[in-house]
Amino acid sequence: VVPETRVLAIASHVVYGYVGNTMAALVMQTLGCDVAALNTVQFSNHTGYKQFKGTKASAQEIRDLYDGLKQSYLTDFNVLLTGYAPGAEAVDAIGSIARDLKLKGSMKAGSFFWILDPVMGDQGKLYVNEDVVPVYRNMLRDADLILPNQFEAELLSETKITSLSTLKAAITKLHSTHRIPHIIITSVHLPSTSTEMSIIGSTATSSFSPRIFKIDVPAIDCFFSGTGDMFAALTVVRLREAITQANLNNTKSWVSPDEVEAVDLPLAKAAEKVLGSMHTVLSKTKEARDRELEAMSGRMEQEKDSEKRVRLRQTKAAEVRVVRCLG
Ligand code: PLP
Ligand code: PXL
Repeated sequence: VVPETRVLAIASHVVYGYVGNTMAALVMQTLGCDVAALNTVQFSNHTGYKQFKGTKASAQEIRDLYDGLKQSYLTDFNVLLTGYAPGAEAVDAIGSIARDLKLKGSMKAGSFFWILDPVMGDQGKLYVNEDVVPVYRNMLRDADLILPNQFEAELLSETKITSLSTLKAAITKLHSTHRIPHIIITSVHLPSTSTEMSIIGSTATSSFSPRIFKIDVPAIDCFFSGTGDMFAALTVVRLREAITQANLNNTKSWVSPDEVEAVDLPLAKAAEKVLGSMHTVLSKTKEARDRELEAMSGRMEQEKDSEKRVRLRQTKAAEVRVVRCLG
């Protein structure tokens, strides 16, 4: 029971590897969505390598591409997925596109959904300009679902997350201040748990009170690139399925009725499925990387500076083997 899904995906493109739209478009297309990819940057490779080359699209170029779609009546999207954009003006341009699509979608009530991944940084470090943060804060009111990581959730809510209670405070503030219906914090590491990480989600009630669920997954001892993008892309598909199922069962709106318990939320059901797929793909990636590292250590003496060795040594984050996991 999967409805037709046409997605506008606004994020980065890399020539080699799988992050941003290069990851998200592949995942969504594999699962049957039509994807229109609007690329905010074109880089040779992700920025976790020691170096990269490429260009950033200006805010005007991003607006032009969207205007081109409009002129040709090619904006009949059900879903907008937005990720990495390099600067405040580009992020602002994405906000305008979202509002324009939402206005159009509101004519057919509830038929348009914006999933906003507010890409700003990770583990206490910003990788965009500081002036991007307030621009994202001002955009939140138009988003249907946001997917910050722990650090991004702290920036948006202006709340330091150190425990379950501060985490709840941050989510409560995001729902009530910005009227965001759905939130998933995609990776939470609390001091009390080192071998597990948590994904915390919430769908607000009609009075914008939180309804929080928590899913623990084993932490995999490896850095990956593109995991946030894979998470977002899988969520587009699984949430649309879960909402369709819930609507068949009774209600007509994508905001769940107040009597639905947190664990029974479509958002929670979608997140469970997403994490199952993530675990499979990331475990296979880790196994493949370990095999490569082991094979190399055997040849250590003969090939001190082999290309592969340099590459593995200079890359902090492993490329996710998403293609090997298809089928
Ligand atoms: N790492 C793992 C193992 C995950 O399962 C997920 C998301 O579920 C992430 C990372 C996502 O992290 P981020 O959004 O910070 O990229
Ligand atoms: O998924 C994060 C991401 C997106 N886009 C580019 C990146 C990265 C992470 O390194 O380099 C260009």
